[in-house]
Amino acid sequence: MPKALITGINGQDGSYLAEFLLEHDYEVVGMARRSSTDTMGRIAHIADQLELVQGDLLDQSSVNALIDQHQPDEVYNLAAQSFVPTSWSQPVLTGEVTGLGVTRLLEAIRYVKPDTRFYQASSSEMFGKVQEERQSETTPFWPRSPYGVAKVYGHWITVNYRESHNLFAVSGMLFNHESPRRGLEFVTRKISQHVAQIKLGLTDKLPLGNLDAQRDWGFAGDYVKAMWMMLQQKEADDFVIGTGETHSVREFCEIAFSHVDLDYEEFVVRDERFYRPAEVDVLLANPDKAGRVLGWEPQVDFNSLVTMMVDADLELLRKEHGL
Ligand code: NAP
Ligand code: F7E
Repeated sequence: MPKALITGINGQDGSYLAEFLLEHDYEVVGMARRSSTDTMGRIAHIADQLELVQGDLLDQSSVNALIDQHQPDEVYNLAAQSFVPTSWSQPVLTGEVTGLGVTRLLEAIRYVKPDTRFYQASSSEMFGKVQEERQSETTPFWPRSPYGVAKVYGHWITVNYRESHNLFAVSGMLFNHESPRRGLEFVTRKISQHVAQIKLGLTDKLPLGNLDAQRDWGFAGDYVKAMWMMLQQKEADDFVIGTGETHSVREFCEIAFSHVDLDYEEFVVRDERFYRPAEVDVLLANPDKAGRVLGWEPQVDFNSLVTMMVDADLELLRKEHGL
């Protein structure tokens, strides 16, 4: 039975990846930080099939000990301070976790179990102010936030450990991917939750920032499969993962509201607090290499993603409020 260690197992992607690996007969060890409250909601339904261990990317010895004790065949580094606005208010922490955290894990692997295969969760935020209309593995980076900068460091340190120490270390440059398990502060989930609240009469406004920002949005369940595929290749290599379509925040709103027979213009209000000091205006993936080499294709289209998220939030709120 292959053994995988997932950092950030209780995050959105960690939960989908854990499900995927369990279905593929892996022994799954999940690293999560100690918290004073329960943060395991996304993996509660599979908790009895996982080995959950405490660790923190800020703490080198905890990371070393995990690699030593569990001797994983594969490590998926999904842990990060992942919310872009927080990276402006906590830039040093973001650099420590999202950037240097990658090196801590790579160092542990290099000294303790160098044949471990390593996946780094890189991001389309590295492309930021885009240098090509469709961003591929060869598009130059121009990050626009401390988060994007930290991810560029994480990407290059992964490439560097592959080149310097011959580790099987790969960087997956994933474009935005969403789901009903997305954190509530990210724009897609914020919209789907508010649409459901408005439909059920629980609120009457949705405050948003830049409605013209465009993203290449896919479904998280599709993207975790690509992570696994990258680690099954003969040679370690880096891949862009996205849908090859871009849509605006406004379009997301239009579809989400019209799915419940409402008009977004009646409920969306502009709120200065949600604008960013430097915006990433538009992202659009060129995922040709992933299609050609990995045979990976997204299964869920934009429309289905939006309606899936709205339906899930409606169901959740109905249960919560006994409606
Ligand atoms: P997420 O839901 O925010 O999950 C992040 C995880 O990291 C959580 O489990 C969090 O634990 C953990 N974490 C934070 N700081 C930590 C620390 N110091 N030590 C250990 N764990 C820590 O993010 P996601 O959407 O699943 O994304 C997974 C990864 O892919 C992240 O690295 C993200 O930056 C990257 N990424 C995401 C997307 C996307 O569109 N979703 C696209 C490209 C790349 P707590 O619950 O304790 O906070
Ligand atoms: O913003 C605009 C905002 O926070 C998307 C992370 O997973 O994907 C994510 O980063 C866009 C931005 O995601 C609001 O200005 C408008 O242009 O959902 P988001 P993100 O910043 O793209 C990448 C790939 C990652 O790697 C990250 O970890 O939506 N927007 N109004 C808003 N955004 C938020 N959050 N809230 C608003 O009210």
